[in-house]
Amino acid sequence: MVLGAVVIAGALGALMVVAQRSREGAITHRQGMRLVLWAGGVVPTVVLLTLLISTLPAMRPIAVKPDDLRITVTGEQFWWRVRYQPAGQPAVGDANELRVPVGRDVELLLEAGDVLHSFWVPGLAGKLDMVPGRTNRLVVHATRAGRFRGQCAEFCGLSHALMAFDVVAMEPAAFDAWLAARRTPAPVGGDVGGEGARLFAANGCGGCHRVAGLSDATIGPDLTHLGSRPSLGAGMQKRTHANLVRFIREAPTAKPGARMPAYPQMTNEDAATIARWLEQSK
Ligand code: HEC
Ligand SMILES: [Cu+2]
Repeated sequence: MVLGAVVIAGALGALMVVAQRSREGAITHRQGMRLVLWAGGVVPTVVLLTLLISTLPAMRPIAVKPDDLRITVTGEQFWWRVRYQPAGQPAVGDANELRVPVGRDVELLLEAGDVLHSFWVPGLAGKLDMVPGRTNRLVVHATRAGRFRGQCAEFCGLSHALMAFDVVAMEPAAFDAWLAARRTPAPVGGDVGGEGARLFAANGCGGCHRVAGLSDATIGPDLTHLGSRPSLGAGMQKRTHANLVRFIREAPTAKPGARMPAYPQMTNEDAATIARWLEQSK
């Protein structure tokens, strides 16, 4: 960009010098008109047309093969619903984090559950709107392992700016093993009968959240693997114990507009017990 600016500034400067130095009447009116026609019309048209035609093939959407992995990502106020659909195998649900295998095409089916959102992972792919009632396709192909930050890029309400997520690109073998493990989730913390699970149920958390083996609700993010996510509240903050306790007790204060009720009567100890239990849910 800087180089482009320098080239344009240089060319304009040179033209200015030439224009100032040349005598009046150095070229006839006819010659002048011809110069404008060629330099201002014909040459740019040919150059731009050539560029357009030569880059058109690269703009075609990448074709996916039937056995490529499909992942449905749904934008919700203000979090991300994720559903892995490997060909010929049962689907796997998750939230607020996306994992993809390095070196393979992955087709993302982008949807919206409520209002307009926009899926944007600058390190991985372009930006694409998520529109209620329709499915937009985006094919991504990670070329190296690592974590890529994503962000909702369409204003969707109060906490729009707090609607982020991570894409984790994994080596293909590690990804396959991870997805297979996800298909058989162990009960959270190894127990669904403990005090954390009891408080979770008693406070009605299971009316909105799925925790494998305990509840199956889909209104809020799936919490089965919360303990494996480094961030909390859709990339809003680090998932420290203190942040988690606060989020459980006062989600709408921690995240304005969040569609999760506050629990002002809940004691800090109870919130901490639920938090410790969820933290074990890898
Ligand atoms: C009315 C539905 C509802 C109830 C009840 C509810 N939640 Fe939530 N919860 C949500 C929604 C919606 C979000 C997503 C908020 C956001 O990020 O915008 C959420 C987010 C969360 C998160 C963050 C998830 C993540 O991926 O970072 C945690 C943890 C959580 N809830 C725990 C609880 C616990 C514990 C309870 C019970 C004390 C509870 N929730 C009750 C709807 C609910
Ligand atoms: Cu959004």
